[in-house]
Amino acid sequence: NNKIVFPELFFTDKNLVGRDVLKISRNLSDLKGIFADAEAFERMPQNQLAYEVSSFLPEKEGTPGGLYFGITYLYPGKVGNEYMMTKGHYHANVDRAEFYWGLEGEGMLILMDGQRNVWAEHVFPGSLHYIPGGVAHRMANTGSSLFSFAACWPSDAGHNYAEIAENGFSARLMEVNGVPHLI
Ligand code: S6P
Ligand code: ZN
Repeated sequence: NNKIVFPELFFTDKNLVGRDVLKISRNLSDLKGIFADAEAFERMPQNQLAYEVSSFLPEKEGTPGGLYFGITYLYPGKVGNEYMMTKGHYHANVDRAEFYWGLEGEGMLILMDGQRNVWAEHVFPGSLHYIPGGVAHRMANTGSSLFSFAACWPSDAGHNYAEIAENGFSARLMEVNGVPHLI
């Protein structure tokens, strides 16, 4: 497949030479409960690949002042009329910020602040997105091809998935008359 390649790890710091890129993948079964149409979800093959994340984590998790880098490959598709999306999270250290930028394909970055206000930004190759501290973030693939984006976040950010798993986002990105709408 022709998806965008992870950057070559090129360091003069000997402590970093030879470190591996961590790869994780999420199937539909890992996304149970996040889509509005539970029946449509159950009809889909649960082992279908939803997204993959390749990360370079040069510091120990929790190190203050360090940075992490990752690329997410989010496959196209819909569950009912809702676009395929990442689980989404706040950071465990809630005030930690993050950059996202678009690499290939297109999608929407769905954001929610601590008062549960939701908004979205169009992500496309070359677009840059700043996610301030305290803002939950989730990506949706609104196209018909692979959507890849890069991220850079602090090594002491951590992930709080529980809050989103329990309460979700207060708006969803649905296809209405062929175009994405936040509902
Ligand atoms: C990490 C960063 C991304 C996501 C990835 C998958 O802070 O935001 O690397 O981990 O896009 O999304 P999620 O919500 O399943 O972690
Ligand atoms: Zn994050």
